[in-house]
Amino acid sequence: MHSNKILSADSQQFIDLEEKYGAHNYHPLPVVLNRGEGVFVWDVEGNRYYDFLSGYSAVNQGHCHPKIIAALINQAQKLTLTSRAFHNSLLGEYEKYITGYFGYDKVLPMNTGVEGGETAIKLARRWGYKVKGIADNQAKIIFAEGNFWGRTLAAISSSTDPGSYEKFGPFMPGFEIIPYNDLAALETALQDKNVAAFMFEPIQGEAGVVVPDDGYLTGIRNLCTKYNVLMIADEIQTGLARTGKMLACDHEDVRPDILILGKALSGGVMPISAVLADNEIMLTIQPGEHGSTYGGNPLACAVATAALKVLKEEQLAENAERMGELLRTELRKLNSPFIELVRGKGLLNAIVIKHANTEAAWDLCLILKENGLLAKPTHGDKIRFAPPLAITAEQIMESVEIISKSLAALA
Ligand code: PXG
Repeated sequence: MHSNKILSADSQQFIDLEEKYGAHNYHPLPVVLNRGEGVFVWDVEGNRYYDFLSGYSAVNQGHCHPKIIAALINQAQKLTLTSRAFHNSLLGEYEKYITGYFGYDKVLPMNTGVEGGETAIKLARRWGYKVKGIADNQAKIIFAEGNFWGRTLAAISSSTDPGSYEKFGPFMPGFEIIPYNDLAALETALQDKNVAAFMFEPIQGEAGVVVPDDGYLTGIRNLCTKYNVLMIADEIQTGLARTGKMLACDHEDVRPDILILGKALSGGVMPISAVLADNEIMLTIQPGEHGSTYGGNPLACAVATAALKVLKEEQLAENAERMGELLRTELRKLNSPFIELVRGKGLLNAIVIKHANTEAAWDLCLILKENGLLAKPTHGDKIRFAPPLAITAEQIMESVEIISKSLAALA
């Protein structure tokens, strides 16, 4: 079983290599993984862990899902990349499948999540000029405080986290920030005729799983319609069954004008993102005006189709809903003096740690690791609990047992 031993030489050598030859842009937990299956990962020393991060919700379907891996291997032996200079025999079928799945006229395939965000903003600006009639170069996009959509210059230009933007300026103009979960502030912002879009996360993931009030999504939809502004939902982290519905917007039966998907669109296998919208928006971009070498490659089309099928076949949204309820109920029952708050929807959850020691959340994650569960703190005092979605009730109970034992050790 797990001991409180310091890292064996075996793990340490991998960590030393990264430290010496890799850029220092991350601060990982000291665990070196080399295998994954379903809700579990294993380290190089053979220890097994519950994965309560799921690659920031990229691995919703579970590690190395056999159907997704089979699609990957099968397609990898035939054709992987054509570029968009030529057609490929999978792209159209995939586009038909994903647009039908989510109910939009068209899809624009990209790779990483942040490229999906960039694409959505370019589309919104185009729509603003060509359809809404905003004067050239005057378009504004509104974002919410605490948003996170990646690390490009545009993404950090809309960030309110100094860790993301400091000393990386100058920044992208035409962005405006309003408080999250504040419909009055949104209404004020949208009255400006130059606003093309409001881009937001239905639950703020990286901010620490910030769940807005019921009615916020409906309110956004109504205001965007009233002021002729595009509603852009960044469902890169909240989408694809994570919160107990296929999309987090489905909790309020709201349809965004532009939907951005990423992460679990590949089940954690490769970077695949997608932007969905109807013709009026999507056709404002014409040939040669946007794209990406890898976007829509046949390998990605095969993988994404398999990843989407698994979500429905295994009813992962329904399971996430039930298991999320159980997890939050059991965590609250612990009545730990160190848990200030448990929040979340479906299997996108976080606890907020209350402790005299400001490093307590990090320390707790180290103890959790020793006890066989991996999680990572965000913004100091919050720990995300977001396991793969096929987790069973028995596994939730065992995980809560590990969390309980680890909290006790924090004293
Ligand atoms: N939107 C949301 C809501 C996200 O959570 C992105 C966009 C960007 O996706 P890409 O694929 O470009 O990373 C995210 C990413 C990390 C990290 O360090 C990433 C995320 C959250 C926390 C950490 O890679 N989410």
